Amino acid sequence: MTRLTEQTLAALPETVERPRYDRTALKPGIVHLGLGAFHRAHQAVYTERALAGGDLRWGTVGVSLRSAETRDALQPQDGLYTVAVRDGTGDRFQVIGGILRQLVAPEDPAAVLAALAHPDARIVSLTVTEKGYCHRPATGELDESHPDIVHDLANPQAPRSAPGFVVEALRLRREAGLPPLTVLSCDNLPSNGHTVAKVVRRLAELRDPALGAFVAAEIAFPSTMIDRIVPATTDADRAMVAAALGVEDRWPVMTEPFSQWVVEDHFPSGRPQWEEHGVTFTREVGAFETMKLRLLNGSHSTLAYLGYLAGHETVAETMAAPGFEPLVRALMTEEVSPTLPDLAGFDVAAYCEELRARFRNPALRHRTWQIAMDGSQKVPQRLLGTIRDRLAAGQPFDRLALGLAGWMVYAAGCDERGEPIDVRDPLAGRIREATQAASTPEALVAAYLGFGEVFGADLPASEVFRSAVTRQVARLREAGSAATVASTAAG
Ligand code: CS2
Repeated sequence: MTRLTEQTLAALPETVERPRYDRTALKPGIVHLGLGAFHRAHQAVYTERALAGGDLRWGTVGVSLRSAETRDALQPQDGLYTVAVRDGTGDRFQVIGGILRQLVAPEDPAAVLAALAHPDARIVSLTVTEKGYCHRPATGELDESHPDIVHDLANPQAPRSAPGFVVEALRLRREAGLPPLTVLSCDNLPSNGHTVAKVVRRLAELRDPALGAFVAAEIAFPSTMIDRIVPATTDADRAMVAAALGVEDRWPVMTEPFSQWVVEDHFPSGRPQWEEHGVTFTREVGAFETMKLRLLNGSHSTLAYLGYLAGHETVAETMAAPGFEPLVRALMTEEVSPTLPDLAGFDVAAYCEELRARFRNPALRHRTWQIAMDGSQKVPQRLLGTIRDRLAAGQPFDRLALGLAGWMVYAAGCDERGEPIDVRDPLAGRIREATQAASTPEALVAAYLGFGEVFGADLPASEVFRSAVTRQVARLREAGSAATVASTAAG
Protein backbone atom coordinates (compact mmCIF):
# COMPACT_ATOMS: atom_id res chain seq x y z
CA MET A 1 0.00 0.00 0.00
CA THR A 2 1.22 3.53 -0.77
CA ARG A 3 2.71 5.33 2.20
CA LEU A 4 1.54 8.61 3.72
CA THR A 5 4.01 11.26 2.41
CA GLU A 6 4.10 14.83 1.11
CA GLN A 7 3.28 13.39 -2.32
CA THR A 8 0.25 11.40 -1.23
CA LEU A 9 -1.26 14.13 1.01
CA ALA A 10 -3.30 15.53 -1.85
CA ALA A 11 -4.99 12.19 -2.45
CA LEU A 12 -6.39 11.87 1.09
CA PRO A 13 -10.17 11.96 1.51
CA GLU A 14 -11.47 15.53 1.86
CA THR A 15 -12.60 14.91 5.47
CA VAL A 16 -9.02 14.34 6.65
CA GLU A 17 -7.49 17.54 8.05
CA ARG A 18 -3.94 18.16 6.83
CA PRO A 19 -1.20 20.79 6.88
CA ARG A 20 -2.07 23.63 4.52
CA TYR A 21 0.93 25.82 5.33
CA ASP A 22 4.33 25.77 3.63
CA ARG A 23 6.21 23.06 5.48
CA THR A 24 9.48 23.99 3.77
CA ALA A 25 9.34 27.40 5.48
CA LEU A 26 9.15 25.98 9.03
CA LYS A 27 11.84 27.04 11.52
CA PRO A 28 13.07 24.64 14.23
CA GLY A 29 11.73 26.68 17.19
CA ILE A 30 10.95 23.71 19.44
CA VAL A 31 13.08 20.70 20.27
CA HIS A 32 11.01 17.98 21.85
CA LEU A 33 12.58 15.18 23.90
CA GLY A 34 10.44 12.01 24.01
CA LEU A 35 8.73 11.64 20.63
CA GLY A 36 6.11 9.17 21.86
CA ALA A 37 2.41 8.91 21.13
CA PHE A 38 1.45 11.32 23.92
CA HIS A 39 3.44 14.25 22.57
CA ARG A 40 2.21 13.59 19.05
CA ALA A 41 -1.45 13.52 20.12
CA HIS A 42 -1.24 16.47 22.52
CA GLN A 43 1.31 19.30 22.33
CA ALA A 44 1.93 18.69 18.62
CA VAL A 45 -1.77 19.23 17.89
CA TYR A 46 -1.85 22.63 19.63
CA THR A 47 1.36 23.70 17.90
CA GLU A 48 -0.05 22.54 14.55
CA ARG A 49 -2.87 25.07 15.01
CA ALA A 50 -0.33 27.84 15.58
CA LEU A 51 1.46 26.82 12.36
CA ALA A 52 -1.84 26.73 10.50
CA GLY A 53 -2.42 30.26 11.80
CA GLY A 54 0.68 31.36 9.88
CA ASP A 55 3.43 31.54 12.52
CA LEU A 56 6.01 29.22 11.01
CA ARG A 57 8.69 29.79 13.66
CA TRP A 58 7.48 26.80 15.68
CA GLY A 59 8.38 23.67 13.79
CA THR A 60 9.50 20.81 16.05
CA VAL A 61 12.63 18.70 15.98
CA GLY A 62 11.54 15.45 17.63
CA VAL A 63 14.05 13.44 19.63
CA SER A 64 13.71 9.84 20.79
CA LEU A 65 15.98 9.23 23.75
CA ARG A 66 16.05 5.48 23.42
CA SER A 67 14.65 3.61 20.46
CA ALA A 68 14.73 4.30 16.73
CA GLU A 69 11.19 3.02 16.15
CA THR A 70 9.39 6.35 15.82
CA ARG A 71 12.06 7.81 13.54
CA ASP A 72 12.04 4.67 11.41
CA ALA A 73 8.27 4.95 10.99
CA LEU A 74 8.05 8.72 10.41
CA GLN A 75 11.11 9.52 8.34
CA PRO A 76 9.89 7.69 5.19
CA GLN A 77 6.62 9.62 5.68
CA ASP A 78 8.36 13.03 5.57
CA GLY A 79 7.57 13.33 9.28
CA LEU A 80 3.81 13.15 8.65
CA TYR A 81 1.51 11.06 10.84
CA THR A 82 -2.18 10.81 11.66
CA VAL A 83 -4.03 11.65 14.86
CA ALA A 84 -7.25 9.60 15.09
CA VAL A 85 -9.82 11.00 17.50
CA ARG A 86 -12.25 8.30 18.64
CA ASP A 87 -15.20 7.95 20.97
CA GLY A 88 -17.35 5.35 19.31
CA THR A 89 -19.52 7.89 17.48
CA GLY A 90 -17.34 8.22 14.39
CA ASP A 91 -13.62 8.83 13.99
CA ARG A 92 -11.93 12.09 13.05
CA PHE A 93 -8.53 12.15 11.35
CA GLN A 94 -5.89 14.84 11.19
CA VAL A 95 -2.47 14.62 9.56
CA ILE A 96 0.14 16.59 11.49
CA GLY A 97 2.99 18.31 9.64
CA GLY A 98 4.82 20.20 12.36
CA ILE A 99 7.54 17.62 13.07
CA LEU A 100 10.42 18.70 10.87
CA ARG A 101 12.99 16.08 11.74
CA GLN A 102 13.30 13.01 13.92
CA LEU A 103 16.51 12.27 15.79
CA VAL A 104 17.56 9.22 17.79
CA ALA A 105 19.75 10.38 20.67
CA PRO A 106 21.83 7.22 21.26
CA GLU A 107 22.76 7.10 17.56
CA ASP A 108 23.93 10.69 17.41
CA PRO A 109 23.91 12.76 20.60
CA ALA A 110 25.84 15.53 18.82
CA ALA A 111 22.96 16.02 16.35
CA VAL A 112 20.55 16.44 19.27
CA LEU A 113 22.83 18.99 20.91
CA ALA A 114 23.18 20.83 17.59
CA ALA A 115 19.38 21.08 17.32
CA LEU A 116 19.16 22.34 20.90
CA ALA A 117 21.90 24.89 20.23
CA HIS A 118 20.36 26.10 16.95
CA PRO A 119 19.81 29.88 16.93
CA ASP A 120 16.11 29.44 16.05
CA ALA A 121 15.37 27.11 18.99
CA ARG A 122 13.48 28.74 21.85
CA ILE A 123 11.82 25.89 23.74
CA VAL A 124 12.93 22.43 24.79
CA SER A 125 9.86 20.45 25.76
CA LEU A 126 9.83 17.05 27.41
CA THR A 127 7.60 13.99 27.60
CA VAL A 128 10.12 11.51 28.91
CA THR A 129 7.79 9.83 31.47
CA GLU A 130 8.26 10.02 35.21
CA LYS A 131 11.42 7.95 35.26
CA GLY A 132 13.09 10.07 32.58
CA TYR A 133 13.83 12.82 35.11
CA CYS A 134 16.27 10.58 37.02
CA HIS A 135 14.91 11.88 40.29
CA ARG A 136 13.85 10.30 43.55
CA PRO A 137 10.05 10.26 43.37
CA ALA A 138 9.53 10.81 47.10
CA THR A 139 11.57 14.04 47.23
CA GLY A 140 11.96 15.25 43.64
CA GLU A 141 15.76 15.45 44.11
CA LEU A 142 18.16 14.34 41.39
CA ASP A 143 19.22 10.73 41.91
CA GLU A 144 22.96 11.31 41.73
CA SER A 145 23.65 7.59 41.68
CA HIS A 146 21.39 7.00 38.63
CA PRO A 147 23.55 5.23 36.02
CA ASP A 148 22.60 7.74 33.29
CA ILE A 149 23.49 10.67 35.53
CA VAL A 150 26.80 9.07 36.47
CA HIS A 151 27.39 8.57 32.74
CA ASP A 152 26.44 12.15 31.85
CA LEU A 153 28.73 13.62 34.49
CA ALA A 154 31.60 11.61 33.04
CA ASN A 155 30.63 12.39 29.39
CA PRO A 156 28.87 15.74 29.43
CA GLN A 157 29.30 16.27 25.69
CA ALA A 158 27.61 12.98 24.77
CA PRO A 159 24.79 12.67 27.30
CA ARG A 160 22.17 9.95 27.63
CA SER A 161 19.58 11.38 30.00
CA ALA A 162 17.07 14.15 29.37
CA PRO A 163 18.56 16.33 32.14
CA GLY A 164 22.02 15.67 30.64
CA PHE A 165 20.93 16.97 27.22
CA VAL A 166 19.22 19.99 28.71
CA VAL A 167 22.21 21.00 30.83
CA GLU A 168 24.69 20.65 27.99
CA ALA A 169 22.37 22.58 25.65
CA LEU A 170 22.00 25.43 28.15
CA ARG A 171 25.79 25.56 28.48
CA LEU A 172 26.36 25.59 24.71
CA ARG A 173 23.84 28.37 24.18
CA ARG A 174 25.29 30.45 26.97
CA GLU A 175 28.74 30.07 25.47
CA ALA A 176 27.45 31.05 22.02
CA GLY A 177 25.55 34.06 23.38
CA LEU A 178 22.20 32.69 22.17
CA PRO A 179 18.86 33.33 23.90
CA PRO A 180 18.29 30.72 26.62
CA LEU A 181 15.83 27.89 26.03
CA THR A 182 12.66 27.67 28.08
CA VAL A 183 12.43 24.18 29.57
CA LEU A 184 8.88 22.88 29.33
CA SER A 185 8.09 19.64 31.15
CA CYS A 186 4.90 17.96 29.92
CA ASP A 187 4.96 14.90 32.17
CA ASN A 188 2.62 13.86 34.95
CA LEU A 189 4.79 15.02 37.84
CA PRO A 190 3.73 17.27 40.67
CA SER A 191 4.88 20.85 39.96
CA ASN A 192 6.64 19.47 36.91
CA GLY A 193 8.37 22.81 36.22
CA HIS A 194 9.87 22.87 39.70
CA THR A 195 10.82 19.21 39.51
CA VAL A 196 12.67 19.56 36.23
CA ALA A 197 14.25 22.83 37.45
CA LYS A 198 15.58 21.11 40.56
CA VAL A 199 17.05 18.23 38.64
CA VAL A 200 18.59 20.38 35.89
CA ARG A 201 20.03 22.92 38.33
CA ARG A 202 21.58 20.22 40.46
CA LEU A 203 23.14 18.46 37.49
CA ALA A 204 24.46 21.79 36.17
CA GLU A 205 25.90 22.59 39.58
CA LEU A 206 27.60 19.20 39.81
CA ARG A 207 29.26 19.93 36.47
CA ASP A 208 30.25 23.47 37.33
CA PRO A 209 28.98 25.72 40.12
CA ALA A 210 28.95 28.74 37.78
CA LEU A 211 26.74 26.87 35.32
CA GLY A 212 24.42 25.94 38.22
CA ALA A 213 24.17 29.59 39.22
CA PHE A 214 23.45 30.59 35.61
CA VAL A 215 20.65 28.03 35.35
CA ALA A 216 19.15 29.18 38.65
CA ALA A 217 19.23 32.83 37.59
CA GLU A 218 18.38 32.73 33.89
CA ILE A 219 16.37 29.68 32.90
CA ALA A 220 12.57 29.50 32.91
CA PHE A 221 10.86 26.23 33.80
CA PRO A 222 7.10 26.84 33.49
CA SER A 223 4.86 24.17 35.00
CA THR A 224 2.14 22.53 32.93
CA MET A 225 -0.90 20.36 33.39
CA ILE A 226 -1.28 18.09 30.41
CA ASP A 227 -4.24 15.85 29.77
CA ARG A 228 -5.27 13.59 26.95
CA ILE A 229 -5.72 9.83 27.02
CA VAL A 230 -3.47 8.24 24.38
CA PRO A 231 -3.26 4.44 24.44
CA ALA A 232 -0.41 2.66 22.66
CA THR A 233 -1.14 2.18 18.94
CA THR A 234 -1.91 -1.39 17.85
CA ASP A 235 -1.76 -3.12 14.45
CA ALA A 236 -5.56 -3.06 14.39
CA ASP A 237 -5.37 0.75 14.76
CA ARG A 238 -2.89 0.93 11.87
CA ALA A 239 -5.24 -1.10 9.69
CA MET A 240 -8.21 1.09 10.64
CA VAL A 241 -6.29 4.28 9.73
CA ALA A 242 -5.06 2.79 6.44
CA ALA A 243 -8.63 1.87 5.49
CA ALA A 244 -9.85 5.38 6.29
CA LEU A 245 -6.99 7.27 4.62
CA GLY A 246 -6.32 5.01 1.66
CA VAL A 247 -2.58 5.19 2.40
CA GLU A 248 -0.44 3.49 5.00
CA ASP A 249 0.71 5.33 8.13
CA ARG A 250 3.16 3.16 10.09
CA TRP A 251 2.64 5.07 13.32
CA PRO A 252 -0.65 6.90 13.72
CA VAL A 253 -1.75 7.85 17.25
CA MET A 254 -5.15 7.10 18.79
CA THR A 255 -6.80 9.47 21.20
CA GLU A 256 -10.04 10.81 22.67
CA PRO A 257 -11.87 14.07 21.84
CA PHE A 258 -10.95 15.59 25.23
CA SER A 259 -7.72 17.53 25.46
CA GLN A 260 -6.46 20.03 28.01
CA TRP A 261 -3.22 21.95 28.48
CA VAL A 262 -2.76 24.43 31.29
CA VAL A 263 0.55 26.29 31.26
CA GLU A 264 2.33 28.80 33.46
CA ASP A 265 3.12 31.82 31.31
CA HIS A 266 6.86 32.22 31.69
CA PHE A 267 8.61 32.07 28.32
CA PRO A 268 11.25 34.83 28.26
CA SER A 269 12.55 33.72 24.85
CA GLY A 270 9.11 33.58 23.22
CA ARG A 271 6.52 30.93 22.44
CA PRO A 272 3.72 30.14 19.98
CA GLN A 273 0.42 31.96 20.54
CA TRP A 274 -0.96 28.78 22.03
CA GLU A 275 -3.63 30.72 23.93
CA GLU A 276 -5.36 31.33 20.60
CA HIS A 277 -5.48 27.60 20.02
CA GLY A 278 -7.03 26.11 23.13
CA VAL A 279 -4.24 26.33 25.73
CA THR A 280 -5.03 27.94 29.10
CA PHE A 281 -2.34 30.18 30.57
CA THR A 282 -2.62 30.77 34.30
CA ARG A 283 -0.72 31.38 37.51
CA GLU A 284 -2.51 28.48 39.14
CA VAL A 285 -1.09 25.51 37.30
CA GLY A 286 -0.24 23.81 40.58
CA ALA A 287 -3.87 23.53 41.60
CA PHE A 288 -4.85 22.10 38.20
CA GLU A 289 -1.97 19.64 38.29
CA THR A 290 -2.82 18.35 41.75
CA MET A 291 -6.45 17.97 40.76
CA LYS A 292 -5.61 16.08 37.58
CA LEU A 293 -2.90 13.87 39.08
CA ARG A 294 -5.03 12.87 42.04
CA LEU A 295 -8.40 12.50 40.33
CA LEU A 296 -7.53 11.26 36.86
CA ASN A 297 -4.21 9.53 37.31
CA GLY A 298 -4.97 8.30 40.86
CA SER A 299 -8.17 6.67 39.58
CA HIS A 300 -6.42 5.42 36.47
CA SER A 301 -3.71 3.62 38.43
CA THR A 302 -6.31 2.19 40.84
CA LEU A 303 -8.34 0.88 37.90
CA ALA A 304 -5.21 -0.44 36.22
CA TYR A 305 -3.90 -2.53 39.16
CA LEU A 306 -7.25 -3.78 40.42
CA GLY A 307 -8.59 -4.24 36.88
CA TYR A 308 -5.53 -6.18 35.75
CA LEU A 309 -5.66 -8.43 38.81
CA ALA A 310 -9.37 -9.04 38.18
CA GLY A 311 -8.51 -10.18 34.64
CA HIS A 312 -9.57 -7.12 32.63
CA GLU A 313 -7.57 -6.03 29.64
CA THR A 314 -8.73 -2.43 29.22
CA VAL A 315 -9.91 0.48 31.33
CA ALA A 316 -13.31 0.53 29.62
CA GLU A 317 -13.77 -3.18 30.37
CA THR A 318 -12.75 -2.61 33.98
CA MET A 319 -15.23 0.27 34.34
CA ALA A 320 -18.02 -2.03 33.17
CA ALA A 321 -17.24 -4.78 35.72
CA PRO A 322 -19.25 -4.94 38.97
CA GLY A 323 -18.21 -2.45 41.61
CA PHE A 324 -15.45 -0.58 39.73
CA GLU A 325 -17.40 2.50 38.68
CA PRO A 326 -18.87 2.98 42.21
CA LEU A 327 -15.40 2.43 43.69
CA VAL A 328 -13.90 5.12 41.47
CA ARG A 329 -16.78 7.48 42.15
CA ALA A 330 -16.38 7.10 45.92
CA LEU A 331 -12.60 7.42 45.66
CA MET A 332 -12.96 10.69 43.75
CA THR A 333 -15.78 12.23 45.74
CA GLU A 334 -15.17 11.09 49.28
CA GLU A 335 -11.42 10.67 49.49
CA VAL A 336 -9.69 12.81 46.85
CA SER A 337 -11.93 15.86 46.34
CA PRO A 338 -11.77 17.07 49.97
CA THR A 339 -7.95 17.25 49.70
CA LEU A 340 -7.87 19.47 46.61
CA PRO A 341 -6.74 23.09 46.62
CA ASP A 342 -9.40 25.67 45.93
CA LEU A 343 -9.97 26.28 42.22
CA ALA A 344 -12.33 29.21 42.26
CA GLY A 345 -15.31 28.66 39.99
CA PHE A 346 -14.20 25.19 38.90
CA ASP A 347 -16.88 22.50 39.10
CA VAL A 348 -14.97 19.52 40.52
CA ALA A 349 -18.05 17.27 40.61
CA ALA A 350 -18.68 17.82 36.90
CA TYR A 351 -14.98 17.21 36.20
CA CYS A 352 -15.18 13.84 38.02
CA GLU A 353 -18.29 12.89 36.08
CA GLU A 354 -16.54 13.71 32.83
CA LEU A 355 -13.48 11.67 33.86
CA ARG A 356 -15.62 8.60 34.42
CA ALA A 357 -17.22 9.05 30.99
CA ARG A 358 -13.73 9.30 29.47
CA PHE A 359 -12.70 6.08 31.22
CA ARG A 360 -15.75 4.37 29.70
CA ASN A 361 -14.83 5.45 26.13
CA PRO A 362 -15.53 2.23 24.21
CA ALA A 363 -13.38 3.16 21.20
CA LEU A 364 -10.10 3.46 23.10
CA ARG A 365 -8.54 0.16 24.04
CA HIS A 366 -6.39 1.52 26.84
CA ARG A 367 -4.70 -1.46 28.41
CA THR A 368 -4.56 -1.79 32.19
CA TRP A 369 -1.07 -3.26 31.73
CA GLN A 370 0.11 -0.08 30.01
CA ILE A 371 -1.05 2.20 32.82
CA ALA A 372 0.29 -0.24 35.42
CA MET A 373 3.85 0.40 34.20
CA ASP A 374 6.33 2.30 36.34
CA GLY A 375 4.17 2.24 39.47
CA SER A 376 7.09 3.10 41.73
CA GLN A 377 7.44 6.38 39.83
CA LYS A 378 3.70 7.09 39.73
CA VAL A 379 2.11 6.17 43.06
CA PRO A 380 3.81 8.95 45.06
CA GLN A 381 2.01 11.76 43.21
CA ARG A 382 -1.11 9.78 42.26
CA LEU A 383 -1.99 8.16 45.61
CA LEU A 384 0.50 8.84 48.40
CA GLY A 385 0.15 12.63 48.49
CA THR A 386 -3.60 12.29 48.87
CA ILE A 387 -3.15 9.65 51.57
CA ARG A 388 -0.80 11.99 53.46
CA ASP A 389 -3.45 14.71 53.40
CA ARG A 390 -6.14 12.28 54.58
CA LEU A 391 -3.89 11.05 57.39
CA ALA A 392 -3.12 14.61 58.50
CA ALA A 393 -6.84 15.38 58.60
CA GLY A 394 -7.60 12.15 60.51
CA GLN A 395 -9.86 11.01 57.66
CA PRO A 396 -10.31 7.47 56.27
CA PHE A 397 -8.67 6.49 52.99
CA ASP A 398 -9.73 2.90 52.41
CA ARG A 399 -10.19 3.19 48.63
CA LEU A 400 -6.83 4.89 48.17
CA ALA A 401 -5.31 2.15 50.32
CA LEU A 402 -7.02 -0.46 48.13
CA GLY A 403 -5.53 1.11 44.97
CA LEU A 404 -2.09 1.13 46.60
CA ALA A 405 -2.53 -2.46 47.77
CA GLY A 406 -3.40 -3.31 44.16
CA TRP A 407 0.00 -1.96 43.10
CA MET A 408 1.77 -3.92 45.84
CA VAL A 409 0.15 -7.20 44.83
CA TYR A 410 0.65 -6.48 41.11
CA ALA A 411 4.30 -5.42 41.29
CA ALA A 412 5.18 -8.46 43.43
CA GLY A 413 4.84 -10.15 40.05
CA CYS A 414 2.29 -12.96 40.33
CA ASP A 415 -1.35 -12.80 39.22
CA GLU A 416 -4.36 -14.42 40.88
CA ARG A 417 -3.95 -17.66 38.93
CA GLY A 418 -0.33 -17.93 39.95
CA GLU A 419 0.95 -16.77 36.54
CA PRO A 420 3.88 -14.34 36.34
CA ILE A 421 3.06 -10.70 35.53
CA ASP A 422 5.30 -8.82 33.09
CA VAL A 423 6.02 -5.96 35.49
CA ARG A 424 7.71 -2.97 33.83
CA ASP A 425 9.18 -0.67 36.43
CA PRO A 426 12.69 0.63 37.09
CA LEU A 427 12.40 -0.95 40.57
CA ALA A 428 10.85 -4.22 39.32
CA GLY A 429 13.89 -6.37 40.10
CA ARG A 430 14.43 -4.92 43.55
CA ILE A 431 10.73 -5.17 44.38
CA ARG A 432 10.57 -8.79 43.32
CA GLU A 433 13.63 -9.60 45.41
CA ALA A 434 12.33 -7.77 48.47
CA THR A 435 8.88 -9.31 48.30
CA GLN A 436 9.49 -12.88 47.20
CA ALA A 437 9.74 -14.29 50.71
CA ALA A 438 6.79 -12.24 52.03
CA SER A 439 4.13 -14.82 52.76
CA THR A 440 1.78 -12.67 54.86
CA PRO A 441 0.14 -9.30 54.03
CA GLU A 442 2.10 -7.76 56.92
CA ALA A 443 5.39 -8.98 55.48
CA LEU A 444 4.50 -7.81 51.96
CA VAL A 445 3.66 -4.30 53.15
CA ALA A 446 6.78 -4.19 55.33
CA ALA A 447 8.91 -5.15 52.32
CA TYR A 448 7.45 -2.29 50.25
CA LEU A 449 7.82 0.26 53.03
CA GLY A 450 11.55 -0.31 52.88
CA PHE A 451 11.56 1.67 49.60
CA GLY A 452 12.22 5.12 51.01
CA GLU A 453 12.50 6.67 47.53
CA VAL A 454 8.80 5.84 47.08
CA PHE A 455 7.29 6.16 50.57
CA GLY A 456 9.60 8.70 52.22
CA ALA A 457 10.28 8.37 55.94
CA ASP A 458 6.89 9.51 57.24
CA LEU A 459 4.52 6.90 55.79
CA PRO A 460 6.51 3.84 56.92
CA ALA A 461 6.46 5.34 60.45
CA SER A 462 2.66 5.68 60.48
CA GLU A 463 0.85 2.78 62.14
CA VAL A 464 -2.47 3.98 60.73
CA PHE A 465 -1.07 3.90 57.20
CA ARG A 466 0.58 0.54 57.59
CA SER A 467 -2.50 -1.16 59.00
CA ALA A 468 -4.90 0.37 56.45
CA VAL A 469 -2.78 -0.86 53.55
CA THR A 470 -2.18 -4.26 55.15
CA ARG A 471 -5.94 -4.72 55.56
CA GLN A 472 -6.49 -4.12 51.85
CA VAL A 473 -3.64 -6.41 50.80
CA ALA A 474 -5.19 -9.12 52.99
CA ARG A 475 -8.57 -8.66 51.30
CA LEU A 476 -7.03 -8.87 47.82
CA ARG A 477 -5.06 -11.96 48.77
CA GLU A 478 -8.05 -13.71 50.35
CA ALA A 479 -10.90 -12.83 48.03
CA GLY A 480 -9.17 -11.66 44.84
CA SER A 481 -9.62 -8.29 43.19
CA ALA A 482 -13.04 -8.76 41.53
CA ALA A 483 -14.77 -9.84 44.74
CA THR A 484 -12.94 -7.27 46.86
CA VAL A 485 -13.98 -4.44 44.55
CA ALA A 486 -17.57 -5.70 44.34
CA SER A 487 -17.87 -5.87 48.12
CA THR A 488 -16.15 -2.49 48.61
CA ALA A 489 -18.78 -0.91 46.42
CA ALA A 490 -21.57 -2.63 48.32
CA GLY A 491 -20.16 -1.70 51.71
C1 CS2 B 1 -2.03 7.14 32.43
C2 CS2 B 1 -1.76 8.49 31.77
O1 CS2 B 1 -0.44 5.64 31.57
C3 CS2 B 1 -0.80 6.29 32.56
O2 CS2 B 1 -0.19 6.22 33.62
O3 CS2 B 1 -2.62 7.35 33.68
O4 CS2 B 1 -0.94 8.35 30.68
C4 CS2 B 1 -3.07 9.20 31.38
O5 CS2 B 1 -3.72 8.52 30.34
C5 CS2 B 1 -2.81 10.62 30.99
O6 CS2 B 1 -2.15 11.28 32.02
C6 CS2 B 1 -4.12 11.34 30.65
O7 CS2 B 1 -3.88 12.69 30.51
